[in-house]
Amino acid sequence: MTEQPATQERTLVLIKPDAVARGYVGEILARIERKGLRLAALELKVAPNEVAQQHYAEHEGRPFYPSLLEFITSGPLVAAVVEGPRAVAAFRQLAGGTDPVEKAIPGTIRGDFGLETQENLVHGSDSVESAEREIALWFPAL
Ligand code: RTP
Ligand code: MG
Repeated sequence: MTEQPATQERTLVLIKPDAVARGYVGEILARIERKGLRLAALELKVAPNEVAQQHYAEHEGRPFYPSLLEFITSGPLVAAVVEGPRAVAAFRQLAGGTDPVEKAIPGTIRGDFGLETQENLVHGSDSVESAEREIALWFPAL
């Protein structure tokens, strides 16, 4: 039997303020493109507070939430819609685990460039449902 081609998905990627400040935008976009994923939308901006709050609403009440909001709004970030077969999981694979030292392995974006759990360079949606919600939040015109 022939395998069916994987369904096309879209995922929301953020290149977080730490990665923009450190000059990793080109490196991270290159890894996304080399994987075979496509950029469907791309924007450099400082995240408005309301967008940051809604984006990380699932973490409201956690001890790191106030600091996370401060960090994610602290400077320009790059928001992108990335698409391709299994794009959600494919980008999470490129990113590596949340903690760049304990979880992300070398060869991943966080494993190669990160040291801190908060300043971990990138965000990628964790499911197709999250991606739909996050794309509507960051790119309402799409
Ligand atoms: P993201 O949502 O940014 O793609 O990251 P993730 O799924 O790998 O991790 P998640 O659990 O959703 O956490 C969101 C972001 O919050 C910061 N964080 N800090 N200090 C801490 O213990 C802690 N835990 C999480 C990180 O920036 C993480 O990416
Ligand atoms: Mg997450």
